[in-house]
Amino acid sequence: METRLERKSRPKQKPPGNVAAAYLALLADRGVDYLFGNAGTDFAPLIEAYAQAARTGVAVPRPILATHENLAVAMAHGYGMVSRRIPAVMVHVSVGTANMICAALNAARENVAILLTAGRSPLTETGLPGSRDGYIHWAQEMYDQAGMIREVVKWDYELRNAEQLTTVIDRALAIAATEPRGPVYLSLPREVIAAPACEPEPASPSQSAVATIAAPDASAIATAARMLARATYPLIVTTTAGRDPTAFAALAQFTERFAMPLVEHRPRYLSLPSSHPMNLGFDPGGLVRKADAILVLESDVPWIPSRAAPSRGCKVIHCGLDPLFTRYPIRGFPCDLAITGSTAAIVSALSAALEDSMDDDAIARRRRFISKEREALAATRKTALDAAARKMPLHPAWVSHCIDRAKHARSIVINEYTLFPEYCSFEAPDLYFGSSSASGLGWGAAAALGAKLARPEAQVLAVIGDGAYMFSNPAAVHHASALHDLPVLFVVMNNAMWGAVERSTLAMYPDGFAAKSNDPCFVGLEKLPAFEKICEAAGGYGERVEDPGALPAALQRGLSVVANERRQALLNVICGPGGTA
Ligand SMILES: Cc1ncc(C[n+]2csc(CCOP(=O)(O)OP(=O)(O)O)c2C)c(N)n1
Ligand SMILES: [Mg+2]
Repeated sequence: METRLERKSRPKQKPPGNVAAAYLALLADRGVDYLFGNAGTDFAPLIEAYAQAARTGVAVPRPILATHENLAVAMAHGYGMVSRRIPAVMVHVSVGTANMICAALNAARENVAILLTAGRSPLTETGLPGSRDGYIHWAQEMYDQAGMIREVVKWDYELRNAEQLTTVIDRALAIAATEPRGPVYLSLPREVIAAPACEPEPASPSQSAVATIAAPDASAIATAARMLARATYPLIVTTTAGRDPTAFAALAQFTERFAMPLVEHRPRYLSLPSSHPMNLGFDPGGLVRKADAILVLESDVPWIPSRAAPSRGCKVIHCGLDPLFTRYPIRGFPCDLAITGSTAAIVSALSAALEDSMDDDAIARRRRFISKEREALAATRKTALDAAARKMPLHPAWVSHCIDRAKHARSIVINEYTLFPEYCSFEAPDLYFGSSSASGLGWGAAAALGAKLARPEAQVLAVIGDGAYMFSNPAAVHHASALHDLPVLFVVMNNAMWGAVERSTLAMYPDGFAAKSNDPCFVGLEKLPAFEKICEAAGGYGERVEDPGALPAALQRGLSVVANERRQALLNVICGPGGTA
């Protein structure tokens, strides 16, 4: 690998600053509004460039300090997820890269575009501005720093000289923004970003266009339409179709027009209003078994094969920007037809084809079936909620219901899987975000801060478990909330355990030793700190809630502190078991 540190022709006049300064100005020009950073000695040229920009007034991304890399990347994830803009993150060389991989994996699996960057130990031992001057500069260097994160990102590179800056950044951003979107990784050696910047100014806007999405194949659409037209029990399963907000409106129309019920399995984005007559909730199980045609739209795991499987004759159509999920090593869901394209385009093409091939009687029969299913679903939920309401310690279903009652109709809820969305009502896109399918814990609290950064006027709630909260680096999260004026309400469903670990053990060994043990290891989390005091210690409001009847008022107090005092708040809600992950 060639590393060119000596540039042949240096600018004649006084240079405008270092490469870091040109880099920051370029990011701002390309629409990168924020740089989330966790610094080290590699940041010196960048910090100098920021100070220079403060003097000269040159536009640069706003620096957002985060005291852990997991926090920096998860905040960027939350920001990108809500705004659909591309944030940048910079961490400290090899060690910072190691710390950010879990959060990067979450973003990658959810197709959130982020420009991830890290410094590199100075390459030279002496002789250049930025050469090694600390003992860490030897040990922190790696043969292949990017190798750690290469499997996670779409592209990686190292900036090797000033001349290439615009090409490298524009390529990084274009690849990150091309669907399916995702993080890219760029390393920035200290001498390279300390070197004088090149002139002239780069062309604005970028000359590197983002690639367009493939259009759905017309003959595949015709085949899919035939399969769906013939079906008595069609079913749509989606997980992230709503990542494109235009898909939300398209699906509302399409499902209603042709009476196609829709299930959101483990949603990360909302794809249909809760009250929509075609919304059949979140559990595909029974419906998958009954269906004679299934349209899978942007769903990596449309059902759990060991729990439910479609019947032999059922036709299964997978659609999406990458309908085979080619980055997943194994995924063997039956697939009669796979169509590449955006949900909006596919649904629009299917609509046109179905207009000519479906008669009103067939649609009316489907509608009757679906409304019965919805009634049954509502009755089941009511029974479960009635039972949950009286429970002490609190039941997650009751907590979810109370959260629904307390929040505004336009609140943003970030769910690191402990909220039961079936007890909440979300009527518009982008009001609910679930944690990544990679499930790297410690995401939700930070993602909520990123969401608040993207939508400062919105009421933002993060719903997380005690385990997820501990994974989130709570001191770092609360510090970031205070430092960056990002007040949100954290609701911690605290069952003092890794409930998911217990559930998985019981599912595998229902009659085993662990099931009979009072205290299986690696499940219980005794002696947890008082979470509400951690929030208080950062200047926030904290409350412990043990009584199911006290939760609604506690939620109101928390939300009012967030709105009226612009302070973060945390409710430590003492829950019993009952999760679903
Ligand atoms: C980084 C990481 N480490 C470990 C896990 C495994 N894991 C999945 S769920 C879970 C427990 C989460 O506990 P909590 O947030 O309290 O929710 P609960 O299961 O109790 O409802 C763990 C440890 C993970 N997903 N991510
Ligand atoms: Mg727990």
